[in-house]
Amino acid sequence: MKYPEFTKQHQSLMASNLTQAVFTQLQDVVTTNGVTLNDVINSGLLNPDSDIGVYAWDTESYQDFASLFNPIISQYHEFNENTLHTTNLNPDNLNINDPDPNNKYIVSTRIRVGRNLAEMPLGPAITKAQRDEVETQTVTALTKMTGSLSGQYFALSGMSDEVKTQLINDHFLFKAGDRFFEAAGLNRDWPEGRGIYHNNDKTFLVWINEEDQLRIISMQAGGNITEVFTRLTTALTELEQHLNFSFTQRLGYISSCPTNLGTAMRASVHIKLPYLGKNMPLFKSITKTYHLQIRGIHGEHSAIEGGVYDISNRRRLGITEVECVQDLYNGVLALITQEKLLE
Ligand code: ADP
Ligand code: CIR
Repeated sequence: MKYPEFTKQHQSLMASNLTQAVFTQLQDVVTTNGVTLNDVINSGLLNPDSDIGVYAWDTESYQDFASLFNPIISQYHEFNENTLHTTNLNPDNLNINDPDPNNKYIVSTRIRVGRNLAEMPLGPAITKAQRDEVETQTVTALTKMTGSLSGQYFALSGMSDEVKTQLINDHFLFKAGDRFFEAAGLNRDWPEGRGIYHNNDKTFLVWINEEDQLRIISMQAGGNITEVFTRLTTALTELEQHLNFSFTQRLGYISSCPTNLGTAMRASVHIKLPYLGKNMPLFKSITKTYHLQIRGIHGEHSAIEGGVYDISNRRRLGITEVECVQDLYNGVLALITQEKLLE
């Protein structure tokens, strides 16, 4: 393998951190699952517009390619490498009121975490048999969920196009064909082994074998962040009795994209901010101060529509789950305050 020919379009954290010296050190490294440097950087090479540009193919990737992954992790999460990651899923520790008591701005709230099974390679390196085994084990665990969390599993392969499109348009289901995933091997054998579990109200959902083996989601209309967080933590406690998730002291919950390490938590609101939307420098200065990310309303890499934005916490590692949610709340309050001044 030769040092990659980066162009001016390659602006990812991978491109800026893969120096000739790092390349020389890592070019012959192979993990126990056979993963190479070319594998982990392929998505960023083929997609010059990547922000991050790397995927871990197995937990060992983080260790074996540490001189590439570590600076990317520190820069994305503002993470000090000497910090030990800690967990706090106690809703009583949130310092939150209703940020939008008149339901004027917040359309809906969603909090998700990513999880992968400890004994499996991550999605990019998983075999078809292992992926099917993840699906079986997860569905078995989910059928034990109780009360309002109990629901049904729908395999993607058995789903009509009509149902699929409706679930995607309603923000419940993931889309097919992501080109970043494609280059990371995450779309192999699609749609086999993939699917969605949800309760009757679609307030508790689990995606199986998308970017991570599990995406555990709590969501509902309106801005009651505490209720959404509490539902998620209850579900996590139940699921952890049946499934063994991949976790390390330094990196927290292990995910294939380094942006999801640690809590693996993205807490978001869909929020109407039409006036701030006309002043993007001001909007972005607030999101930067409060460690937030702006996405379109059909998820990552989608467009903004009708003055509604997806606003979420950006950091996930080196801070607790409670702090992730607190980041969202503090930032959303600041955004609403500024929007009112502009009205
Ligand atoms: P992820 O959250 O898993 O990183 P995406 O950004 O692709 O992935 O979003 C997944 C889906 O969740 C998309 O359909 C998106 O519109 C939906 N979504 C995200 N946040 C919210 C929210 N607060 N309310 C409703 N839907 C949401
Ligand atoms: C990228 O590198 O841009 C894609 N692989 C997605 C990275 C995670 N998303 C994000 O932080 N916006």
